[in-house]
Amino acid sequence: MSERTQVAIVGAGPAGLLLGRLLELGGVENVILEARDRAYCEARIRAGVLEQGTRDVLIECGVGERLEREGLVHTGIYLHFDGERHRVAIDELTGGRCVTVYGQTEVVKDLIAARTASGAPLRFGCEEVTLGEDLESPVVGYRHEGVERSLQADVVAGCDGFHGICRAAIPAGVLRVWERAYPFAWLGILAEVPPSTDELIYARHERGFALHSMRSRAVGRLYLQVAPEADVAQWPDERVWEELEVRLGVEEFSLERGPVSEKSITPMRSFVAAPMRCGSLFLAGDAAHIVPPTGAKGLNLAVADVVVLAEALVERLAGSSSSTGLDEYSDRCLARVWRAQHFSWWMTSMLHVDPHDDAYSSELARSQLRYLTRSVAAATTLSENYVGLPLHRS
Ligand code: RFL
Ligand code: PHB
Repeated sequence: MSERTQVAIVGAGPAGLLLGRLLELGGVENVILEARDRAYCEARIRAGVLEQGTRDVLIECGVGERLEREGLVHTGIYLHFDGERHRVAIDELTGGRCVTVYGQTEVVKDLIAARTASGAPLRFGCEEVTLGEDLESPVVGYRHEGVERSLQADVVAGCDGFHGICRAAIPAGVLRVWERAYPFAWLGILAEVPPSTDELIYARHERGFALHSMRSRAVGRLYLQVAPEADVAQWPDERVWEELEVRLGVEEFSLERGPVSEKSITPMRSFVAAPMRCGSLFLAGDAAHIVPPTGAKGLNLAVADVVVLAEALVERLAGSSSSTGLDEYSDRCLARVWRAQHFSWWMTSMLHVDPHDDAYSSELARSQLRYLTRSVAAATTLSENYVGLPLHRS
């Protein structure tokens, strides 16, 4: 069975779903193909912090009703180190900008609900998704409900995450790749207990990094730096809570424990592939770049990419054919991507304990943390990166 559309979107994560929404609003026909089923996509626990610009885009495109009602607006973060607690007042240092704590699961649910309501095609459970060799006139092959199908498109948007097929379909020699693996991973838990803090706590302790985040006023999300080869079986709930208590511990803070409903380990890596385009295939989000989660940037970068891509595609496919936006797509995105790469690496190296580092490196990290608490310039640098640079809009 063969079909045609203007934009074939591979992947229904935040990048693919938001791109589909923005294209629909701009009058560009598109089809989203997703490998997994809907329940899996809606339950995949990942990011939790939305930049101001991400929040604004979701509201502007009509999927922000629950976000505005349930999202927790945070105006600062806490830094715990050397047994002390410090607060960075992000809003005061950025002219009133804030972040919103709202789970990626909820963003995905809201976008899927809007798509389902509009009736635009979104196919879950697509098997054996392939991209033909001709990336100038791309054709996506797949099997859906037992039927072999092909989708011809003017453009393919590769929004299929780090392990997807789109980046891999680009011929050898086209992409340049930059990569760094870190000698630690994050163990994350979801805890059915009201968060012990009003704002996120990022902690550096001699035993390693810890983060107290949340999903709502009733659910906590907490992370611990662990060895890259660690296994969840080595981390029973009791051990996780004890370690969190030690690493987050300062006098003004006490940690409430509660039932753990999810526990998983995530490796940490930095990765960039460029250019983010080959012929009529455009990569967006994790398909093109990965950051360690310490800066809370991955989801926000995916959103920033598709805002640029949607605008260029709407100009080209629904408006004037002379638009140059698509030619500028990769460079525009990469400028922001590299800023987020640096910020994420900087936060990661300042807050984690690298088992291979010497005592000299630890002193540098502690000095940087102290500087953040004493210098308005340093705290402003953290704040403007954390809250996110303005999104590209023409
Ligand atoms: P996704 O979310 O991986 O979605 C890709 C989709 O493509 C599908 N897919 C395919 N579909 C069809 N055919 C194929 N062959 C396919 N192969 C794959 C997949 O099933 C999936 O549905 O990528 P996208 O949309 O680019 O979104 C990126 C974000 O998910 C990611 O960057 C963030 O989750 C990163 N991240 C965080 N980002 C933030 O901005 N703030 C945070 O606080 C934050 N915390 C985190 C994070 C990531 C984490 N983990 C688990 C890596 C915390 C953690 C622990
Ligand atoms: C989260 O809530 O999952 C979260 C928050 C902040 C980060 C990373 C993850 O830096």
